[in-house]
Amino acid sequence: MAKPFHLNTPLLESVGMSKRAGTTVYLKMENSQPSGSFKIRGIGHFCQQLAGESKGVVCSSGGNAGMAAAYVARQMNIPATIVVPSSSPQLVLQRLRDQGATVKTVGRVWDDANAEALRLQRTEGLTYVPPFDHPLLWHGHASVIAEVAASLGPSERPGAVLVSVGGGGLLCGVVQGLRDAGWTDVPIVAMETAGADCFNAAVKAGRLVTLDDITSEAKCLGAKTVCKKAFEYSQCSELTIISELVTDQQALHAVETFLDEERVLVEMACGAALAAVYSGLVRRLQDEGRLPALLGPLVVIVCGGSSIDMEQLTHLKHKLQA
Ligand code: PLV
Repeated sequence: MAKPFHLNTPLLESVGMSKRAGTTVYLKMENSQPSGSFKIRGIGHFCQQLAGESKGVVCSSGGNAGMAAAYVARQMNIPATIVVPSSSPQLVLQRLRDQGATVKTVGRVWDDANAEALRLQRTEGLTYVPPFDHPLLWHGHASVIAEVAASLGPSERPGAVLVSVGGGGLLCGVVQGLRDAGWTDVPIVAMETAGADCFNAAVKAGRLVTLDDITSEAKCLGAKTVCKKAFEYSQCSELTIISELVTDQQALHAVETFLDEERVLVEMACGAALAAVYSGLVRRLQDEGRLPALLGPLVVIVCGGSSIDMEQLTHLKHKLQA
């Protein structure tokens, strides 16, 4: 097997979050991956399997899948075209170009950009890299849980795993990783922001739902339809997947608190998962009996993200406080 592109990231105990949650909180620091998010796990694996002979890759992305594809393509010496929607901030476009990618802005939301990426696959013969909907991505993402298991050792197991959900690729990888680790009964708290809530909408409706629009500022959670596999997992009786929403304000507040307490800047998409602890949601789920009152350690996948800097943080603060 070729050496993977991703790193084995630290699993850090957060004193501040543990105090709030009333149980130990471990942070899986995917923000420290090359390319700035967990996406490199799945996309690295996908490209190693399918892009070796490619004349170029094309990836549609809110930002972070594109960052991973651009990084991997550069390592593999193949050109990368990343198609982003106009909602992706300028700073992401620059970071993608700095990774050597050709960047195209098409449409308003990710689904529009994806249609263009699929067109380029057909017309230019490029290898299409999906940002969340492919078994090779889920296989790559599953490594995050294998590392958690190795870090915790045989005597400790998670009480729950907290993840953000966009198109559902990370969720599918986490489910696969939990199964591989023999932790199928560990509950997953699947977090989205209101306005980027395609998984929650599907769970509520009992079928896949396509949102009319993405109104949340967590643009990297902004797929209008969650992948089929994620929905199927939500219906699977051997798994416990709790789908919950926070507001953009709660996600932003989580980003700020995380910066203050952990000294790490992550984007809104990641703030959604962090907000499960900071907003008191985990405690509420315990009160409601949906998580056990005596809860083992919480593992938060700090998915990271490149769509943030101090200027963008200030911009979001103004926008969301207005
Ligand atoms: N972002 C995808 C999909 O966007 C992208 O193109 O980058 N946390 C961060 C920081 C992310 O960037 C994403 C996905 C997620 C979480 C959610 O992962 P998913 O899509 O696998 O559920 C539209």
